[in-house]
Amino acid sequence: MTKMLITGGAGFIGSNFVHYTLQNYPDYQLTVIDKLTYAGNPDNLAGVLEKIEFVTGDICDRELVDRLVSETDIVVHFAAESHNDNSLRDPWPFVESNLVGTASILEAVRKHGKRLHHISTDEVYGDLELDDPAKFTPETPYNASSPYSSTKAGSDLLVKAWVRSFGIHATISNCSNNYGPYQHIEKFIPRQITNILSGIKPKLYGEGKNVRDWIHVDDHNNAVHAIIEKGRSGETYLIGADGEENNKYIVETILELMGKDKNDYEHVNDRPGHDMRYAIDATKLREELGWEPKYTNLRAGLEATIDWYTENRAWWEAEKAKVEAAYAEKGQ
Ligand code: NAD
Ligand code: TDX
Repeated sequence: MTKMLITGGAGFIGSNFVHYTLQNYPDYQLTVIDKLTYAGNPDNLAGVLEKIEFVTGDICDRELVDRLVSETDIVVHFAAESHNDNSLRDPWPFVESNLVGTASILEAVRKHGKRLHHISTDEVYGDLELDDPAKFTPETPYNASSPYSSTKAGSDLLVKAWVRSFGIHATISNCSNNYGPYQHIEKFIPRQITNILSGIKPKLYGEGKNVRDWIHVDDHNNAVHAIIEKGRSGETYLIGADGEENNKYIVETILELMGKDKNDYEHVNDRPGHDMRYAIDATKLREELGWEPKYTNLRAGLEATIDWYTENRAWWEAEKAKVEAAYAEKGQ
């Protein structure tokens, strides 16, 4: 058995990673550390909690992290504050969890000589123009826009520095926008689905021309497994599934799939500093590691996601009013 420590395993992508790993990689023995912030929910691990070790704790707690890392073979580091809009309201938790938390993991990995895979985002590269044929590659210079993306960029640079200066065994992946089950309802797609289910009109920032490169969370996670198995130490791999669409298209498609008039949404205040377009060139991942996405039909993926939120009202309903009240304060 290989021991794997998963940080942030009660969040959206981390909990899907736990489920995916238990189903597809029975040789891993899993430990999760999660602070259970507003975004972490043990219900995301319902049915599998008895198969893993779950530790409620903060990755900034260096003593705890040191012990957990000393007991594992590999660390897969998902834990972070993850929402751009929150980082514009209060950047401090982003600086603490994303920068200090990552440094705490790195020091323990260095001390105990363990393998690390660091999960990051395409937002570290800033944004592209709508008419630019270019996509992000591992050579694109870092140019982050928000407190969220700049702390993620900083966390990547910490990992790169620990690789170069101390020779730790680490890989990094930068993935595009994920969708799927267990995503917090503050995020774009689940917010609109749960708005419609609650009788609230979907909310589009600005004109809705901004483009995101959507990938199903299981495709992100099977790419992470490919990197853990076959990735070269010290390397960065970009993860994306050629899913570029603008936000207006996504809102209209959700409305249509839910049997509503596709124009029945509201334009609300734009996000300050709103990145225009993200697009991933995943050639390195595809050619070097032989990875291919499985969910290539975004419409079908959205339909399945709508079904999940429709069937799991109890999972999100109690949070809905609070999330919408925070947005309403900003006219969003
Ligand atoms: P999420 O907000 O749903 O989950 C984050 C989890 O980390 C939560 O369970 C939270 O409790 C935990 N956490 C936060 N701070 C912590 C701390 N100090 N100590 C321990 N646990 C802590 O986020 P997500 O969307 O699942 O994102 C996971 C990772 O993937 C992040 O690193 C994010 O930057 C990255 N990422 C996300 C996307 C996306 O589209 N959501 C895309 C690319 C990369
Ligand atoms: O109500 C909304 N209306 C709207 O038009 C919300 C919540 C968002 N938007 C827009 C903003 C973005 O252009 O939709 C797009 C997606 O927004 P988010 O879901 O907040 O994602 P984004 O800011 O693109 O960042 C996401 O992808 C990269 C994740 O939250 C990050 O964790 C990841 O790093």
